[in-house]
Amino acid sequence: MSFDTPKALSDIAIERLAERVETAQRYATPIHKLTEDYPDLTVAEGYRVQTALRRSLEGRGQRVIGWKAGLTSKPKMAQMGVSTPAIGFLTDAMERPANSAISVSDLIHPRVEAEIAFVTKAELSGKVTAADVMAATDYVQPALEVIDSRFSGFKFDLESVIADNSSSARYVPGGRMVRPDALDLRTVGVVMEHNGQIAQIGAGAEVLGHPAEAIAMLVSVLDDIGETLPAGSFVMAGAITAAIPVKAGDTITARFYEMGSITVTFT
Ligand code: OOG
Repeated sequence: MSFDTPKALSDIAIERLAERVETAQRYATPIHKLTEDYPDLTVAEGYRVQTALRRSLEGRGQRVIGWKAGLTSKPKMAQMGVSTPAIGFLTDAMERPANSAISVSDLIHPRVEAEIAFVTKAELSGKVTAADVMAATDYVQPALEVIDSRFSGFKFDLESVIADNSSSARYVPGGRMVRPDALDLRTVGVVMEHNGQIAQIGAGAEVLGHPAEAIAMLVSVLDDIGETLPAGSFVMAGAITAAIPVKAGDTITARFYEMGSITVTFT
């Protein structure tokens, strides 16, 4: 046995890291990124922490309703300095209705993203293609995601952000539900307004060339962590543009080509 081989973290160490993230989330208190204490943390261990967090939230009565892909567009990768996509889980407790007011008092430093969401009608598992994803999709619809890194300064690396459930905090489905083949999802444009001013503009092709590619990537990662995507899942493909920081009093509207719009205010 060699002493310089990095040792996989024990289940207890993984549980402690998940508790650290969950506490930061619950009390909206930032922590330093996990790699500061665990410089050898791997992507696989990041997902083990994320799974422990998911089990803990399920134990508290939250229900997993779907998943999200993140860091799937060049504007997001450039904004965060991370070049590999990641996934996170979504629970019923994170959902907020469109055109509602979202409190920022229980968030650390929220940012808003515009995404295309897929709702599935068949299970997806293993390694799948974008065409498989399209065939298994019941409908697509716009969504806003409110992300909130639990790490100080919204600064992280891939391993830490995965452990932090890819910054998932709130999500807002809205707009119109359309058949996945009714529109070319690559050319679906989105205009994001921040307090009435145009702040970000993009199109679906920013997301790995086609948003369905992001869902295929997500299913592949689920396979790596021993999970599948059940029928009836709500899955967000990742931010099309860079994320917009928001504070109490702000309003965000995202207008999607042919798919309607979603507005949220922050209080
Ligand atoms: C990581 C999550 C990014 C997206 O859609 O790209 C994300 C982050 O930037 O905090 O959700």
